[in-house]
Amino acid sequence: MDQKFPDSFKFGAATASYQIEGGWNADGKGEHIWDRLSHTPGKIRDNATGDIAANSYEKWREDVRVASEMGLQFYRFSISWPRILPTGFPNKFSKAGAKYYSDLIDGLLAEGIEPVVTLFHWELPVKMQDMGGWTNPLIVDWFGNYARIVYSLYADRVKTWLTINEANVVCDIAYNIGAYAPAIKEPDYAPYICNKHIMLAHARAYRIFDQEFRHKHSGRVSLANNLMWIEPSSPKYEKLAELARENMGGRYTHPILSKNGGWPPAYEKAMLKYSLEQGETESRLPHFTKEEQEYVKGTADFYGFNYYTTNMIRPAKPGEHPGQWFVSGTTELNAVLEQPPNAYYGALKGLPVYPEGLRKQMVWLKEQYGDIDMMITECGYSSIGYQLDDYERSDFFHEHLEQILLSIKLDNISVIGFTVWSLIDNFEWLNGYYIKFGLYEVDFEDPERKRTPRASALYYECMIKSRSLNNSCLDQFVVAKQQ
Ligand code: PNW
Repeated sequence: MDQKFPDSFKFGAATASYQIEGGWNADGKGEHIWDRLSHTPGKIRDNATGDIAANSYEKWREDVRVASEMGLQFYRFSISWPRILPTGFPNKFSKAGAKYYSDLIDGLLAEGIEPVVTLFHWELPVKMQDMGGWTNPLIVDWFGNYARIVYSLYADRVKTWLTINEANVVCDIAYNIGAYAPAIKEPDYAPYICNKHIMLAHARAYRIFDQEFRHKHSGRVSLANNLMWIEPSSPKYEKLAELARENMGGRYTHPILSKNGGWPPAYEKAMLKYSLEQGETESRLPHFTKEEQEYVKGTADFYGFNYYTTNMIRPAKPGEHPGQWFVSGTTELNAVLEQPPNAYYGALKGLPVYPEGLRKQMVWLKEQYGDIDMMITECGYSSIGYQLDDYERSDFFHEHLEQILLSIKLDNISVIGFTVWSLIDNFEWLNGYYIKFGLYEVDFEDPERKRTPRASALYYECMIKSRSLNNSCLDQFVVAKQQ
């Protein structure tokens, strides 16, 4: 097999605003739900906050420098909604906030790095949360108005847009477990209500781009879904596994990519059945009207998804508690997850490493939704502590890139990009600064927040140069280190 990545395939890396920026109240930035959560004692490991983080609000030139050092073809970052609109609404506009992203975009373009911009990576303005957040249908308007302002600022220079990062984390993890902001545990209704509104909000942002900006500025719009591949623990559980896939990813993909739109039919049917059994008068998964279904359908110019892990699924035994976030809320699945055989682990035990799952996931997507360009918008390996010799991380990326190459060459899947999570160490949500994902280490003790390349950064730089799996990017660095 030819070991070369096609020219259409691009190598990048990602971050998210709250995780790197700091400047939490600089230049009039408004408060969002992760500011509020991290400022509440006892919610985040070591009571860490994103108040300073990697201080990219001041040190963004360093981020551009390291991205350029590795030869990244694109850099995916996100925009903090209340940094541009302090209340979330258009009544207040922060010129300084808007300038921050404008400068970053110009800085990237000057280095030949394409900006890939996420509109929403979880920073909902508190005012909106206090009015119900993603469970209030008006959020579709609120998000659309925000998206329009962002496009009008940057669509002249930004050509790839991701509306929402991991809608299932926003709707399912958050409300099922109640630990992620807004820290409300309401597993029965909120995930499904949120699910419907977030699809409509994504579609609104897509349609606004399509109708108001595409003719002036070319560009492509998608979202970044979080997909965990799910295998049945035994072939006899394939039907359960399929329902679980629809529950986790299908609910956020089928409305957009399927031929008819709407919820995945088998899942919709199952939810109606469960809901009626539970004494409801209608499904807990809210219905799309015909118009809404049409409105959401087709709102992706390519398909963006984050891939970290694979899990096995089997029915729960009597008395056994359903495991993990995406089954814990849906007691109706009544299933537990198991670790895949031969998986290995980074620091996060909830994310078994299983590179083959990435290829299986893409084959499934192609079977379900047909040919569409796919972009892996995040993939990353967790570690603990200050350590530059992260050879496991390089292995991790090499194994995932191998699966991508197999998909391109053998499954005929059009993979247009791979995005490392993350460019630099950052605020890892509930885990604070304890867990690291960066290609570059950030010294959080240092007021300068110095960035230093890990072995994996040198590996990635080598891969980007060679654009081939058949090389010595892994070995070369070991030799260099030993000298
Ligand atoms: C992603 N899962 O979240 C987020 O987009 C990043 O902001 C975050 O830092 C990164 O992963 C590492 O945690 C995920 O359960 C949340 O499979 C959950 C899962 C995967 C990714």
